[in-house]
Amino acid sequence: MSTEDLAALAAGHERLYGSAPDGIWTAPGRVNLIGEHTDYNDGFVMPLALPHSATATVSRRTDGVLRVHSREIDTPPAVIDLADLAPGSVAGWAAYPAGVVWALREAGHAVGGADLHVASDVPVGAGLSSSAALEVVTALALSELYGLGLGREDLARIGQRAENGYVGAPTGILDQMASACCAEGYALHLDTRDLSQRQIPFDLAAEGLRLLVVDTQVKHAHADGAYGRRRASCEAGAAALGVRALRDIPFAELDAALARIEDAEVRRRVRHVVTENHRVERVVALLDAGRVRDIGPLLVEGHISLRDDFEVSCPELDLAVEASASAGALGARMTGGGFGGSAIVLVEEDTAEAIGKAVADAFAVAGHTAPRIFTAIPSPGARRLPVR
Ligand code: GAF
Repeated sequence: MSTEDLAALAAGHERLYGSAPDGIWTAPGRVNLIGEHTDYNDGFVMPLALPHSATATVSRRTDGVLRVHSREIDTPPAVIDLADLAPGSVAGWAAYPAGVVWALREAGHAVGGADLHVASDVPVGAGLSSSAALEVVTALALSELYGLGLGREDLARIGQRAENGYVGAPTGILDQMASACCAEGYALHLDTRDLSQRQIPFDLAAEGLRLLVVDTQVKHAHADGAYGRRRASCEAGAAALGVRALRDIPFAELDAALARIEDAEVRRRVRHVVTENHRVERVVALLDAGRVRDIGPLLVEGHISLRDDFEVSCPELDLAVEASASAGALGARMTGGGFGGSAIVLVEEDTAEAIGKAVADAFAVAGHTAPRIFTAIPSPGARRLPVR
């Protein structure tokens, strides 16, 4: 956000709430390079933060009231009495910041009221973690304002608790960890079992490459049943195999494991998770070896696995992948939870425009809504911004 935009946001806060904010915080959305639907299986993921972020001006209140306002929606602030804060008590976008306050209090933190004025340019329902950005920016601001001293992983866990326990979406911790922990110029290699992590340099411009995001504009949601059913199938697979989580099935033992699962659908779900964890490891090895271009085929392999084994793609995502591959992309896959949302496309810098156009043309021919296409630039994670 530019200095002028920040000043305008702070001025908006003062107009809404009658005094200047105590501070401004921001938290990004993300794309996930590889490692999809692995996080709730204790597996590996590899997100990078986007420049698109939720930015909030925030002040403390002493009366146990939370007020939240969205610059984009611009209806009067939602006013929430924290004494009445229970899952389901707040609907719409305000459930995310309210859920974070609920989760903080559930975890025993002494958080009173606050006024929030939020601006977000993370596309909503596009699989780019607009909700995690809102959760993490709220958790970070309140941690600092109330002196809670929460670390990055704590912020992510609070955001996930808000999403699971308050909003009611049974998601893993990928999105919140990405928003809290990613770093500018890096992809984050994360083990979701113990949250151990490594920042992997991901400077595509220096390689003459680009990562495009194709937002299909097909909206998705995780509070509906399909995401939860995938998770339940994975848990059924782990139970059938007698392991704590599918992460505990080594790739070398996949065939033997599959032979022990009776249900064909569960077998497919397990195959996706085990092969996807293996793909993350192969991508990491290639990036460590400086062979960025060579990750392309693994992205496509991941997409096919998500499409056929995990069944979370949709015609628009498949078309984005197929059209970009036909136009010469190095690789492409859906990113995020699926059922709509966005694809990522790895391209040579000098082909980016032509490949973007080929995807847009293919969408037009198929009669789909025009996609929004932009470049993913690995950006910083959540942080406080200076107020000038
Ligand atoms: C969504 C969820 F929120 C994440 O936790 C993760 O499971 C992802 O889908 C799929 O990898 O973004």
